[in-house]
Amino acid sequence: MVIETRAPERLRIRDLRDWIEVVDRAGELRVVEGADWNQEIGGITELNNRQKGPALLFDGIKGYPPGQRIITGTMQSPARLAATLRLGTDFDNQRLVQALRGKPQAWEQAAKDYPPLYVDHGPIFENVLRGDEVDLTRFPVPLWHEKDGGRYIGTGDFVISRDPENGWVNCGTYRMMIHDARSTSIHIILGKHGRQQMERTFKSGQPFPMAVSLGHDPLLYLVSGVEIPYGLSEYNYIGAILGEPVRVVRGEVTGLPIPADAEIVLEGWCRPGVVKNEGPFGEFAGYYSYTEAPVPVFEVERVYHRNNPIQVGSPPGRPPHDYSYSKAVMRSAMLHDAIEKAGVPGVQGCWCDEVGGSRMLLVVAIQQRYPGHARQAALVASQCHVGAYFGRYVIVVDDDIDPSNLNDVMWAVCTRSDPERDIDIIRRAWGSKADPLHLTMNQRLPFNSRAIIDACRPYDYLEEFPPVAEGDPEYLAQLQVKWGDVLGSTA
Ligand SMILES: Cc1cc2nc3c(=O)[nH]c(=O)nc-3n(C[C@H](O)[C@H](O)[C@H](O)COP(=O)(O)O)c2cc1C
Ligand SMILES: [Mn+2]
Repeated sequence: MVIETRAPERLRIRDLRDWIEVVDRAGELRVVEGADWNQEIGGITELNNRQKGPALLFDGIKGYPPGQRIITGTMQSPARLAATLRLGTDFDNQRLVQALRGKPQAWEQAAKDYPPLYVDHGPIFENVLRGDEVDLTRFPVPLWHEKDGGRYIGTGDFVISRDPENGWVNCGTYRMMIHDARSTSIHIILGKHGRQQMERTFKSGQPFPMAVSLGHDPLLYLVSGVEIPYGLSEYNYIGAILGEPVRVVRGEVTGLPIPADAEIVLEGWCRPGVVKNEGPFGEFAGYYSYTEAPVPVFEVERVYHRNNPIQVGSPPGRPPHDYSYSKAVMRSAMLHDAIEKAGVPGVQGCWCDEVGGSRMLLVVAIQQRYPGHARQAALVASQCHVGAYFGRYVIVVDDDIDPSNLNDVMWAVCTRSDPERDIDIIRRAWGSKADPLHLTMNQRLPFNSRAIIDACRPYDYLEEFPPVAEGDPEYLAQLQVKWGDVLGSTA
């Protein structure tokens, strides 16, 4: 199956450098010279993301040779996210969400036709460091937030691993802190695909091979950071988005597929029982939730990099942060498809708002069709793959509410839900140690609860429910024109 979304010619993006050119042409890039790796890059990134600024390309980083670059804020605008998805750059949020309807399902179906394409050479082999040459301190690595336990080299990364039984290649975004010149931490949460592969490999006493790209076309990182189905390689999924396979080369020591056009890749092993403390780290929910704790060590045996490599940095923190917008859009599209796939009709829109790190607040707008419809949509949303981990609140609203407008959503909650009747609790769901409340729950493993808020007009009283006190939209539009000098023009 060939997907219709082949990129228009001007969006032919093979690597991060092409991507930078495209967003620069769209006026969505700034170069920042002379920032310090020690908190400045993180702080500037935080302020920039808060004001929804452009992507920032840090060069001339203090203490490092010019040309060693880090890019942040890659997908924090509709235009940059749309460019990454090869849709174009002329997009606002509404248009982007609209354009993505049904896409995750189509990509998933087409994925089997786009396995990665092995090639012999690629720019990633411009420099190969082996043995004593391996030295992670050559690369500028930010201390992103003041209270981080170390310098995190892996934020917007792409961690490649293999299933020990069937060879399925998984690619996930998992954070990595530098321990020393040749090793980092690798922090993968229980249940995530990379962790499942790692645990099963360790169980048979084997070391776990890993390759990690630290700089790449942001599309790779966009996909590795969201919930692609278990058993399906993110490489295939990315190929389906592109309409062509991702080019990969074989890693020298693990044989793992490495993006041929990546900027920097580390390759090596984790070994059973070899752990070291990492953290804390400013997290996506907006807190330093984890305390320092032991996690597996990644021993780096090879470093591959292009000349003057560019890292993709993507620090979380109090939202909005470096990836809250892109994940909100992607998760919303995936949630919409998942609810429909489970057989729930009438879904008009979904939104996984940035305030909840795009996980803790899910809003579903439906056109109610039968009694129980709203609860059905809510329960599915709360437990499908994209919604299950670290959720908290699911709100279902009628289709006159824009799910991405928090004011409208909370108005519906205030006026259409009766707490006693319309809030249900699910207990012992898939929680997270990154939950700032985890500490207060006094439990051995991270379970959490969910509240489902049915903020739809009660289905059995639809007829009698009081009408909304606002003008007829057509009449208001006429007034807007007639009284434009008072109200201002919206044209
Ligand atoms: C910048 C960023 C950092 C992340 N850090 C971690 C992490 O340290 N550990 C983790 O398990 N998930 C982390 N995630 C979430 C996972 O990438 C996400 O759940 C993804 O679905 C994991 O891939 P998998 O489903 O193949 O396991 C992070 C996501 C992003 C975007
Ligand atoms: Mn996966």
